[in-house]
Amino acid sequence: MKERLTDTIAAIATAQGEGGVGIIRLSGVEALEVALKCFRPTGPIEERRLVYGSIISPLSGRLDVGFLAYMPSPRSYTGEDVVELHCHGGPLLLREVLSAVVDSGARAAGAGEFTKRAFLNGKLDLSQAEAVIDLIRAQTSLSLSSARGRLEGGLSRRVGSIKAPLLSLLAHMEAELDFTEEEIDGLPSEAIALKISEAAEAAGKLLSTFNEGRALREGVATLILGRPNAGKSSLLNALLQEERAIVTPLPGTTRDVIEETLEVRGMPVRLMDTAGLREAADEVEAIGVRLAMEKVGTAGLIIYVVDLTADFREDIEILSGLPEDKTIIAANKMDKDAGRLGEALTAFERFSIAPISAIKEDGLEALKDLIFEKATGVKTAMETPVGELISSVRHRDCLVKCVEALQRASSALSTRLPRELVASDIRASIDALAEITGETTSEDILDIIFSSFCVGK
Ligand SMILES: Nc1nc2c(ncn2[C@@H]2O[C@H](COP(=O)(O)OP(=O)(O)OP(=O)(O)O)[C@@H](O)[C@H]2O)c(=O)[nH]1
Ligand SMILES: [Mg+2]
Repeated sequence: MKERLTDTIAAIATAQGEGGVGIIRLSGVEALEVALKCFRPTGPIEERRLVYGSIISPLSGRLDVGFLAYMPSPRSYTGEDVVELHCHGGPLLLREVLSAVVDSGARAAGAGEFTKRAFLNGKLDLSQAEAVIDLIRAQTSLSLSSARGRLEGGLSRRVGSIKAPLLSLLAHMEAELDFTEEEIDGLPSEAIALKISEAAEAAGKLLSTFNEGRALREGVATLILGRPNAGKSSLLNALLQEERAIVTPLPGTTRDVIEETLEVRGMPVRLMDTAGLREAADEVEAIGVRLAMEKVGTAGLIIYVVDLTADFREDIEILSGLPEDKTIIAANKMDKDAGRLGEALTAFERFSIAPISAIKEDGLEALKDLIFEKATGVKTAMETPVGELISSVRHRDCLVKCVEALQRASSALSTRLPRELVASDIRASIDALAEITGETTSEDILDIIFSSFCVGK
């Protein structure tokens, strides 16, 4: 995305599809001038007030009637002059209005260009800009709260609170380095070490919110696995509270992967019911088994359903190939054979086990708690305010860099290396934090971040 900030961009800002109202947004120095070539107002244009008028194409005449809103710089989303044209929300109509605006001198905006301008003009920092797209894409109310909190600066403040003491420490140390000749009293090493370890601890704590933040932002791909007839489809249906998958007493009922989204303790969970794992009876079933196993690598979580009324030998064998840290066992059919739970607990002691009855819908709440805990690494939401969670690999990598730099600083200090070296590691840790909020982020990374946005945002 190599754009100049001097040109005026335009895009359809409302969703694709039919709607009561559709909005074309323009941003740039010529936004009003361009818009007025396509809009004949019935009254004076006033800042931040809707004015009624005709929407026209300079080439083909009247397109629609609607409103114009003018938000002059700097009090606008992008910080530039912004104009919105509100018309009827038909996809073809909106495309015609956009063409008229482009014919009048605007350039069609690329993905995320409005938000990128808001960032470049200092309206949002980078972690806030990233939260805009998360707000739009949020699938559960908790994901939404998390995005909203970050957009309102929750994460930025948290990062700032780690950065501020480091900045003041660095300022002290640099002043000291400048005045060594005059032999001013230096900071004692213990005081520096304490500041470094406090910052490292705070950064480490923030880093540990990654699993929860990512689970809220992206959802968790959860695979339901088990032997035929274990009750995988029954569990899917029970969790969804809907007869989504076919359930029969015949083993080998499910063949395709059936996917549905569920909310678990505020976290979006993408459940995938699969074919029972066994030497398949026919080709279709064999394909189903292969599809199920292929998903193991990419799944964030596996719910392995064990049938308490059946033999565990094959389960033990299958489970030996599954990752312990992301597998939960649902010991099913408790209504029929609760007596074998003890045997199951022993046979599968390496795993977290939830006793359930899919048919009676027993044990599902405890299973959901376990799903949340396994996916996020925390027992319940809200141990950290959701608006302060780090939620992307980018954030995580910046924090890892920060913690590593602080560790280097600490060992440089304890091995009595020159203070310059300690200071330079502290500076590196500050730079890594500043990358989260975008103060030191490279143009390439900005391009990657904003190109994942939708056009018009
Ligand atoms: N008693 C009892 N029966 C259950 C329970 N859950 C499932 N079943 C029965 O077990 C049989 C198989 O259930 P499904 O949900 O189709 O099992 P599945 O694991 O999806 O089977 P495949 O798709 O063939 O791999 C059905 O007759 C269900 O009614 C349970 O909690 N208790
Ligand atoms: Mg099934």
